[in-house]
Amino acid sequence: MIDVYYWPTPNGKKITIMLEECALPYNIVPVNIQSGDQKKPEFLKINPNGRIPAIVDRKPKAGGEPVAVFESGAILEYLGDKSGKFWPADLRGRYAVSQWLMWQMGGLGPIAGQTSHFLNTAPEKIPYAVDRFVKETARLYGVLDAALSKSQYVAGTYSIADMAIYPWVVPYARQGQDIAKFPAIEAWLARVGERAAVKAGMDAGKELRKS
Ligand SMILES: N[C@@H](CCC(=O)N[C@@H](CS)C(=O)NCC(=O)O)C(=O)O
Repeated sequence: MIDVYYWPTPNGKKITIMLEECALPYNIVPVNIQSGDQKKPEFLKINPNGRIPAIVDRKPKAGGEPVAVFESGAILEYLGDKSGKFWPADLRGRYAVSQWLMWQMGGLGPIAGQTSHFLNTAPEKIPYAVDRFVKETARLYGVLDAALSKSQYVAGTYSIADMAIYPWVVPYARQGQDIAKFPAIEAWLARVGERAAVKAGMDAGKELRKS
C-alpha cells in the first residue's frame, strides 16, 4: 500500500493519475494546505520542503523499510520504476520523457502557478507581473503546442510527462490562455482527458475541498 500525502491540486493530481494508470493500491492522507497542515512537524519529517505531494511506499519493490519520496516529478519516476510503466527503461525513451518532465517541473508548473496567483489570488492587481507571467505561460504553451503537433503525446507514447503536464493545462483559463490558439494542445487535452484513469485521478479527493 502507498500512502499519498495529498490535497486536490495540480501537483497532487499528477500522482493520483499515475497510481490509477498503474492500478497501484493507495491510501489518501489529506494534508489541508489551506489550514497549514503542510508545515506541521509530522509532515515535515516526510517532506522537509513542506508542500504536497509526498508518498510513503510501505512495500517497496526491493523490500526492506518503507520508502518516502517528495517532489511530484521524483514521485512519478519512483512509481514508473515500481510499476515498469509509462517511464521507459531504454536510454532514448527515458530521456525523451525526462526532458519533458523537467520542463514541466522547472518551467510550466512554477510559471503557470505564478500566473494564476497574479491573475486570480493576489490582493492587488500588478499589471507588470500579470503581463510578464501570462506572456511566459503563452510562450510555454507555444512550445508544447509545437511538440504536440508532431506527435500524439509529448514523448511519442503516453508517459509520466503527459501526466505531469495535463493537470497544469486543464485550468488554462485561470492562466489567461486562449486554448483555441493552441489546437494541438486542445486535441491532446481531449485525448488524455478521456482516459478512465485520468478521470479517476483528477477526481481523487475532490470531496476534501468541501470539508
Ligand atoms: N515542486 C513541488 C511543488 C509542490 C507544491 O507547490 N505544492 C503546493 C500545492 S500544488 C503546496 O503544497 N502548496 C502549499 C504551500 O505552498 O505551502 C512538486 O512538484 O511536488
